[in-house]
Amino acid sequence: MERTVETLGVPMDLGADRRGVDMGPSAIRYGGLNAEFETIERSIVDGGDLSVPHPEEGEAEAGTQLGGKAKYAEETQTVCERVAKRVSSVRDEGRFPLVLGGDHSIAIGGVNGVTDGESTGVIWFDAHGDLNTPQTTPSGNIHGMPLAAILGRGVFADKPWAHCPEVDEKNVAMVGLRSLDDGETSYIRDSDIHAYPMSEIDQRGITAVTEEAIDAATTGTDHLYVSLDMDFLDPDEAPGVGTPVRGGVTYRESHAALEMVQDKAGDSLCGMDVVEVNPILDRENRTAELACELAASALGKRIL
Ligand code: EXY
Ligand code: MN
Ligand code: MN
Ligand code: MN
Repeated sequence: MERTVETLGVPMDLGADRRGVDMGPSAIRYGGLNAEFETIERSIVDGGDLSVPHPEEGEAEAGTQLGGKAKYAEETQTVCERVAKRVSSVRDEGRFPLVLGGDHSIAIGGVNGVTDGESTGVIWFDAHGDLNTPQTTPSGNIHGMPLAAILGRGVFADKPWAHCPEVDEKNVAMVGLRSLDDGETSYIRDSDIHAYPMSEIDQRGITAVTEEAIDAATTGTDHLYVSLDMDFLDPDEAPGVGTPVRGGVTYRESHAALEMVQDKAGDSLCGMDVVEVNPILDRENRTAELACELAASALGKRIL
């Protein structure tokens, strides 16, 4: 894995209901990202923030080109295309892209940016499935659709800015699930996706589940992208998220999972995002600080 990390802030909140997650990149920087990376002798370049449109409240496009409900679909497409371009050039220049969110819709750009034609595995740490389409969504929020978009589900099948054919369902592992909509449950059940709900983590433990998730995501491919939605953690540990769901992983479980990603698949890791940090809902920036720690754990931080 490339030594130098380049961060790209994407102050995006159009995919979410509650405003505030657009301040995530700043909160993460204040959370001590540079200091964390000094501890692991990895130089970190701050690639700055992408400029993101902020249409007036209530101007939400109801996904005209996606049909169904998908608020701010045009703006989201523009942002994701630009994220993909920036991530791709960071990799072309030999650096590791770390995308700072912003709502989870930006992962569409992150994953599309790393694939460059190579089959790629994805580990999706999240309380939610993020597998809705504009036809199945209960909210119209595109942060509930990014993984469906990447997999080309439904209307996303013919959207090159979203669908990433290099990502096969059998190389997708979802860890931490505890909030799914009906359409997502049936899709997961009928798919080749490896889904690990919290109940499985309760029974088998985070290390056994994460080990299996990494194996699934890296079978037949040496490209791995990690998408870390901070609502993966329990809201007591990470209160500053847009859609908190009780019963998430603990502080130590989250570190164990991300450390294992480095230990078992560090050489395949080609990109990562940390998303859904909402400082307005946070307590003393603890969610942003934890986001920095977990990024460092995934990228090699160890005390011994
Ligand atoms: N499943 C719900 C929806 O689609 O509206 C909630 C989605 C929350 C998505 C957050 C980013 O993980
Ligand atoms: Mn998510
Ligand atoms: Mn989530
Ligand atoms: Mn594409």
